[in-house]
Amino acid sequence: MRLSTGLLLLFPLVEAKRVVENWDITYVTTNRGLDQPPKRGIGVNGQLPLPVIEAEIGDTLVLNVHNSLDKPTSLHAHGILQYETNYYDGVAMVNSCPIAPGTNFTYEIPLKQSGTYWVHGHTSEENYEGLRAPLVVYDRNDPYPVSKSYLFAVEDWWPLNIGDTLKMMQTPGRRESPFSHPPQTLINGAFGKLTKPIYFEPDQTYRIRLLSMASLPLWEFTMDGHELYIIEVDGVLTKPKLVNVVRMAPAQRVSVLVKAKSSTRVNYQYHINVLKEGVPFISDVFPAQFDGSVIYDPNARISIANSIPSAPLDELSIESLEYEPPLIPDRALFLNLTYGYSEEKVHYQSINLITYQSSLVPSIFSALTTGDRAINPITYGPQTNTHVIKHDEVVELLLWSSTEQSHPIHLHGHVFQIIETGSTNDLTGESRRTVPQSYFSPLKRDTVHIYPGHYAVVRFRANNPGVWNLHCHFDWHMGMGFNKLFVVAPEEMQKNMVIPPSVVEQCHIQGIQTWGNAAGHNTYNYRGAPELPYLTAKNPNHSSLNQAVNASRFFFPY
Ligand SMILES: *[C@@H]1O[C@H](CO)[C@@H](O)[C@H](O)[C@H]1NC(C)=O
Ligand SMILES: *[C@@H]1O[C@H](CO)[C@@H](O)[C@H](O)[C@H]1NC(C)=O
Ligand SMILES: *[C@@H]1O[C@H](CO)[C@@H](O)[C@H](O)[C@H]1NC(C)=O
Ligand SMILES: *[C@@H]1O[C@H](CO)[C@@H](O)[C@H](O)[C@H]1NC(C)=O
Ligand SMILES: [Cu+2]
Repeated sequence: MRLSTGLLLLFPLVEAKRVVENWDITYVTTNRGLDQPPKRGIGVNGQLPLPVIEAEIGDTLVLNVHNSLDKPTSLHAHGILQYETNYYDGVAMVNSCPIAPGTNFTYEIPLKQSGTYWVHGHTSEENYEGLRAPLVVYDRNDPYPVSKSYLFAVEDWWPLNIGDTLKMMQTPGRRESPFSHPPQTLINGAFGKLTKPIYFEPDQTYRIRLLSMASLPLWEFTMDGHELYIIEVDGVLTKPKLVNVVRMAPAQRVSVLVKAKSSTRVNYQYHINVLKEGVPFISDVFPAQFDGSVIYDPNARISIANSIPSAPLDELSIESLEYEPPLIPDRALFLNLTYGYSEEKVHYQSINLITYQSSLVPSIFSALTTGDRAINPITYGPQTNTHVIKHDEVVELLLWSSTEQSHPIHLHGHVFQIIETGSTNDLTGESRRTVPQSYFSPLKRDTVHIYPGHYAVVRFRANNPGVWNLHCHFDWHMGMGFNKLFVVAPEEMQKNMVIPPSVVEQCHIQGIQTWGNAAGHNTYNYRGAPELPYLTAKNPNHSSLNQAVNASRFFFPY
């Protein structure tokens, strides 16, 4: 007894540490080992893929960045709530200025959550170019202890870069689509077909972490002959939920527990299936099936399944582990997820036909420096589609996609409860499903996938003062303006938030003003802020666009 107490004192069990990553962000020209020509991507220290970051709850993630690109960059730790560190959330011109070319910047991010996350570029869709790394935060006191965990991080790699893709999408009356240059799939940074085996010992329990770093396709994970118990969704622990397939949309994460068999006589397969559902159909590359082995004994025979299950994730049947019944909303917002066309016939993405454009002053500085005007949404410019939310207000979002497009919708700084889903043209109520109201503890997550012609109702408590994005995680939808802001409790921000000098310094280097409204004025006048194009939902040139559809095997107008 005495001895162990002494040891405890000498070697405290919980020791918060600094997990330091030195990232020189560089261009890397590579084909990623795929059967396609090399292109210029963005990696770190001359390498792609990026390393997996591993840390423990209580640690501080220190990202020392040097920007070796010839353009600005920034990093976002996806799913990390950044409570009290809004200025490290990494969205350029929202939470901070981007990191200027040739300069250094350090993010110091306290890790207060365990689970599966990722760090990715959040300036000019650099995520799409490869700037993305898994982030796994362990918990020594995890309620679901396991002997070992495996991670499957899935990416897509496109032959075009984001600039060319956006140019193609936004040419007036365009006739070409990036889908004529389809992507290929990478699993843990390597060509999907090179899927590595995983090793099971009898009767052990394993945790399989699934992370989608993809820009477009949905995919599914299954394992023959084994039961999968979901225990984590987007960093939030859930009650164990038995499933035989897990479907993933871009930016989502799920962990499953798998109990190994008692016998080592048979080996099995796991499958990562990239789907054609829920996104534009590109016949040459989707669907794609990648098989890997689950090895109990290298000499044992392998069992081959006759069929592989496929199903959407039934989010309304999964409960979060920590009990929280459906929140009662204080306000509800209708967000029509739709595209539109400008008078010049340029195709934009929007929420309620407002296409996002950055302000001249990072929105966090507008919140901090405009006094009472900070509670008026116009301070952030009409082109940021800002809602100002009170501290602890419960916000309900109706995420509505009545078009043929799908959108993985991500909220920064919060997780939302999934309350209801259904089809947008449902007159009978048949498709409409909602959580049991009274005792159910709804699933909470940070990214929800809205299928074409579908909607979801989500609710969150705005308990995190700061400026937070809500955006589509298809990179080029974001690049075409699918983004909006929530400014939570600006008066609390003004009282409590202290911006590190290094954040201000980056703005000074680039001549970006750190006070005033969206246009840099100390009044309600926002003249000079980027102008909002007037959008109509009507397609101005139907016949030529239809021809483009028929010409290149994709659904217009993704
Ligand atoms: C900036 O980062 C580079 C590369 O990581 C490092 O060599 C250099 O010392 C840093 N410069 C400063 C001023 O910290
Ligand atoms: C509209 O379509 C017509 C016929 O397909 C085409 O000739 C014309 O260039 C298109 N206009 C624009 C602005 O793209
Ligand atoms: C939402 O947008 C779609 C597509 O632009 C439009 O057809 C629909 O009328 C809008 N719905 C509402 C309720 O405004
Ligand atoms: C495109 O294909 C559809 C369905 O196959 C057809 O109805 C339509 O006429 C075609 N459009 C053009 C412009 O060829
Ligand atoms: Cu989208």
